[in-house]
Amino acid sequence: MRLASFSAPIVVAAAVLAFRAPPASVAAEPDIPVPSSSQLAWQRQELHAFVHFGPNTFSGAEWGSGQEDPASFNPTEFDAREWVSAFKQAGFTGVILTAKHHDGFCLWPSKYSSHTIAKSPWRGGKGDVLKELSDACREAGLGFGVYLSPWDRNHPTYGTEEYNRVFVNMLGEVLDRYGPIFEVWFDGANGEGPNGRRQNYDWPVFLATVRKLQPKAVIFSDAGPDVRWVGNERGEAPLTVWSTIDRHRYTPGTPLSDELGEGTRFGEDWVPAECDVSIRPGWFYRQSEDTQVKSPARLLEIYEKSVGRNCTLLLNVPPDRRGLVASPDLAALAGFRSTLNAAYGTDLAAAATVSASSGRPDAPASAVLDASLDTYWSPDATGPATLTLQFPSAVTFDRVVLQEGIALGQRVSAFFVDARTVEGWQRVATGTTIGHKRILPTPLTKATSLRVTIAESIGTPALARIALAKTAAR
Ligand code: FUL
Repeated sequence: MRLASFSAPIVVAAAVLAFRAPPASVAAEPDIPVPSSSQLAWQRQELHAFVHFGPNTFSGAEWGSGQEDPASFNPTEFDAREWVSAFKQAGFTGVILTAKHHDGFCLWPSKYSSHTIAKSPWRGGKGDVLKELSDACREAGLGFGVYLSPWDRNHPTYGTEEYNRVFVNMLGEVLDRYGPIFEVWFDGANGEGPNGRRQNYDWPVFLATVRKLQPKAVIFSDAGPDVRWVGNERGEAPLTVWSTIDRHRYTPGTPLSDELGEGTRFGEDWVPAECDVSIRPGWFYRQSEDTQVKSPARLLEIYEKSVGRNCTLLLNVPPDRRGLVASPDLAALAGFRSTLNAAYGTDLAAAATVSASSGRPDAPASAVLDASLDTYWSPDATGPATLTLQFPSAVTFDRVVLQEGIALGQRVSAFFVDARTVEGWQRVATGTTIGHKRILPTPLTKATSLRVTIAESIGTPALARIALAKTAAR
């Protein structure tokens, strides 16, 4: 059954019971949230790199106290191009740098703090990590993003209204000087403790500053407004992930973070989820963790549980004290890319012929096999919506990849996949949400046909792609 598209949960129960008359066009159903062009572009990029770098790299701390001596910051072989080239080769499309972590140390020469890179011996106090990294990103065609922690353990004004002005001024410097910026990442953490300084953050002004200076950037915090936290730092989304929430329920640092993973089925706002995770146990580099860098197989699993569950993956790769990506991390990134290519580089369903229970001339079944995510198959009738792929010769797979045409919003809420094997039709996967991308592990299956049934959706479903893959683990 497909549900009509109501945003108020109160009318949903009634809607569940009623089939909806087919609309003239899927695009003519505008009453569900849809992504902005920046959110859509961001989601399709899928993979972004996170870089935690600063005084903690030299002290071994995860949360610096803000009292670190700037003289300790001296990455003598610093090379932002090396970082960017490693990320690019691994398929990452943007890099987000901790411009200011909780210790308050600014990796650019800010006028609004005395705790900055200008006080360090690196490049004779004339260095600027944001400048070198943003230049390297632009040269390589990667996006540049910034992480700024509102929590500041160093700034003398922290805890007073004056700090909000300081933070806005810092934001202004960063967004003005180093753009274009694709994502601004606001950390919700605050560990001040019961007797610590408390700041009432002026979020409306912080957000307005980003909108004014970088209108195309997406803004991340626990609560959005453009991108939300998935609710854990394991790089793993739940099996059901809606890109919608009711934004007004959450604020950065929300105690309701358990809800953020799944999102809200009939949520009013499009705020897709991002999975942040570190390639190492800690967010900052520590030599003692050189042997604990995640393996390519583990990174592939993280990819499948983040990108493959309708999220983006923000993978942290912290450079070492030299200012270079350490060799175990370089090897893991390269291995991740080859593992990913081996599994997903070739679509095993590409040669299929496809037919559907119903379709429309402007949304034909064949759209699920073309490369475009802007073309899609849509049924033109109520009742089960089924798509069948017929292979010229049997294919062997262990992953099914499904993608919705999310420019029209997220619609599917129940589906299943059957394969025709020598033993007849077998159910190989069932699921709830699809969104931008859903990767479903299946038993190793040899099939001559594949059938995808959309059992339930909000309005009419719009399926942009079906692909099959086989991982090397088998
Ligand atoms: C958390 C921070 O407290 C960690 O240090 C790290 O930056 C992580 C990405 O976000 O909230």
